[in-house]
Amino acid sequence: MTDTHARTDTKTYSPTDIERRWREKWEASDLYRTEEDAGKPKHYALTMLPYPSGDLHVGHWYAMTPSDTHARFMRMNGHRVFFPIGFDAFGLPAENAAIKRNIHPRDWTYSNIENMRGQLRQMGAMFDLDAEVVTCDPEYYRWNQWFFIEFFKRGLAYRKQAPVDWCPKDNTTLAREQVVGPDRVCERCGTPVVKKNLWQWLFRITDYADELLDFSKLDWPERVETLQRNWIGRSEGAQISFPVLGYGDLEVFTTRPDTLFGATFFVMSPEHPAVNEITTAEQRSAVEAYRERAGRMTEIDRTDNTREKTGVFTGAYATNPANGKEIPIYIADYVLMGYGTGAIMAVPGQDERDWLFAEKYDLPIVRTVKPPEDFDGKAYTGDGPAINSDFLDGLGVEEAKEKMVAHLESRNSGGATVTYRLRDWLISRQRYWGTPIPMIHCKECGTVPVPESDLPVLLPEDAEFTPTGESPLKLREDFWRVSCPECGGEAERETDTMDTFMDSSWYQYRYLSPRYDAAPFDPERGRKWLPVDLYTGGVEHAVMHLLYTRFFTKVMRDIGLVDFDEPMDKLFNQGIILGPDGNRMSKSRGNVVNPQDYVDRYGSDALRCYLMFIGPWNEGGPWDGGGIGGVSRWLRRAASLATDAEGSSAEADPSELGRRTNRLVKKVTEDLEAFRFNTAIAAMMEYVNYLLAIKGGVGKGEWNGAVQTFALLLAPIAPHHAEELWAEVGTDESVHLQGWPGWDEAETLAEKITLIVQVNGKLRDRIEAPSDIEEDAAKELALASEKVAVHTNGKTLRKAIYVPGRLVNLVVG
Ligand code: ANZ
Ligand code: ZN
Repeated sequence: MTDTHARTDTKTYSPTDIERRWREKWEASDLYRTEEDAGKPKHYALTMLPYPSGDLHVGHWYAMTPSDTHARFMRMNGHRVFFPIGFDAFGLPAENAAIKRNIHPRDWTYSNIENMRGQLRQMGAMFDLDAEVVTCDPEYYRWNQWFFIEFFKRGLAYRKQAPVDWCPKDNTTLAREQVVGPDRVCERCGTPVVKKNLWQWLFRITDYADELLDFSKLDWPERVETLQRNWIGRSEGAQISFPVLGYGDLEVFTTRPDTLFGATFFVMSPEHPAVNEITTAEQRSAVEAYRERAGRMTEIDRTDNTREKTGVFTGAYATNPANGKEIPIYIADYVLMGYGTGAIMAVPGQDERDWLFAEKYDLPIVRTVKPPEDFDGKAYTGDGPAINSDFLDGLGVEEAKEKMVAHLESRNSGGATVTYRLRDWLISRQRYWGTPIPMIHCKECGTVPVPESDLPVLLPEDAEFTPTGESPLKLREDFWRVSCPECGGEAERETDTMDTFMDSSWYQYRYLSPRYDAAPFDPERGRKWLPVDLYTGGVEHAVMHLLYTRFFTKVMRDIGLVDFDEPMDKLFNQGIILGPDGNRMSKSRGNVVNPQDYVDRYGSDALRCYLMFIGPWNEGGPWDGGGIGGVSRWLRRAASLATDAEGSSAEADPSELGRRTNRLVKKVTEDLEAFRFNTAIAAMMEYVNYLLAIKGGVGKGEWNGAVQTFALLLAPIAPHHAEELWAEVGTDESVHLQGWPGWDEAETLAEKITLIVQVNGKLRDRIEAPSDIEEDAAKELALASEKVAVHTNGKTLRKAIYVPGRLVNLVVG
């Protein structure tokens, strides 16, 4: 290996030359082809796949290079490691860019991918490039379609007409999570969304709500679990029927069935479908005016507790099933159609919103839980004995709930139920650049799936993709006009495409065998590698992507494709790199920093190390390109360890060298295990300073051993520089094929020395201490000595002087 290798000395040091040279060698020798040795424990390391927006930016480097370091660390620690990468290539930005530049979304996407492939190579990461997946390739999205049909066959994909959030600018429906902020704007373009009724395809993720709440098989950050738990929003309570004269029953969802005797009025969401029917002639115009106003408001405003409560009487009454009383039915915007049943029993005595509403409209308030003596608030939401509640009187809240539910059940007036905030996953998009939904609508046969042998349903290449509000594929008659696969009659193809979250819900499986054509992935490869051991990526994906991929895995298990329940065992969220404007760095915000300038000037290793050095990986922080120079100088110094350039020739203590080396190995090992890249690098910097200071002062064998160990530790962090160093001091085989060094715990401990302790200049004791004891610790140790205490008791310590390695002098008076 040393033959083609030019010596590095500080004068001719060129990081980019070194890096290019090694990358060529690695590629020629296929160094990063995934090792399949079944005798080694497997480690599937997955980093979130990038969107091909054009160029890799510093945020990508921040996500990927520490992941690479960890994957390399695992490899050197005896694992066979699978570390793939791909492109999440469908989606709106391609269409927007295409419209802006008059270029086809496909061309834009694939040319970006080509560009980014080159940039990924420059990173010097150990990606297995043979495993690459591009989600807009027909070989990939064909399996999206296959999954869709599997879901449909199992009743997990269905169509319904539903009001959807619609972005008038992007002309598309949005999933709930793509509507953001208090003004409910489109996540992408910031336009306020409106409601629109459309036939939509949905996935029944709510069938898995309870299972998705079980996190016991996951080693995931607490924060992600909490976000998912809140997103799913499970509420236990009861459904209760309230008879309405001349209409039938209206259902409410309540978490407090114990308070039923205190339900003095009834409130429906203005959008509730029964409102029209129950409203009396006198109240109709007022009801309609209110509905219209509420429809224009945002959900956030409507649920804002500080806002004054408003509503309108419908003229109708419902019967409280507990006491037979007729209670008035109102509509009010604080009741939402999308939760529970869209109607509530209002209990002002125990619910604050209901209290405010009752006060305003002069409705009766009956407490059904006795507040404590000193309670001087309005609604009382705490525990206490039931009052004014007939057979419940005296019971605590929990007991009263149970008794009321049993009572309602026995009279067919309701029962226990569970409600979730989680909605079914809206899959349909009225856009071009996505996976065509593989369904056919036939007048005779209804909606039928495309036969598997006809997959993939190809996305037509020359469609008009300028958004019109309808699916662009509707304009392609040759696309949608088909014959029914069942009866052969005239039929129409579905023209919606799939939400791109579909693509990223199962891509980790496709990586295993991207060209396999008998199933989404080769089951034999699956047995060798699944599930993912470690997933790294941003916390912004906590509720959408990470919930969807869990859902997918559970369905795949039920289909029989996998035999486990969760897609990735461990999750680590890196922090966010902020752009120069203080916002998260992203192409769509236009605040990206191009890593290329830094790579050209300092090399990839310097950028990698700098990003890992700036702070704890999970914290992220603002980008400051100024600091990279220092890291680059350190790498240059590190590379010079192997050259013959001068150093101090003063005799150095070989046991000190051994101790430092053992400590470094221990520290770097423990830090890399825990993703503490910054402190690992800091320790390595200190070590290089030390080595350079003693260079020439220890024997050649000891010196070489130390530099070898250092090169091994450097390998996952700065792979090119480590290889360069190893070529000088190591073996002919790549540093990346070496095992991780171990350490000797005993060797990490400092030697004992004897410290003299003086009090006011007089020798009072001799104490044992580690040779590298710090000043404060030495003084403390001195003060703790009993022989010393005799001379300091009752006196004030004025000063303490520490002469390193020799003595402590305590000045008292
Ligand atoms: C009567 C009651 C009495 C309630 C009481 C609460 C306290 P969570 O915990 O979030 O599930 N509610 C039900 N559906 C609603 C809707 N569509 N829009 C607005 N509010 C709705 O909240 C459940 C409680 O929120 C339900 O229990 C209901 O008010 C209200 F002392 O019923 B409760
Ligand atoms: Zn048919």
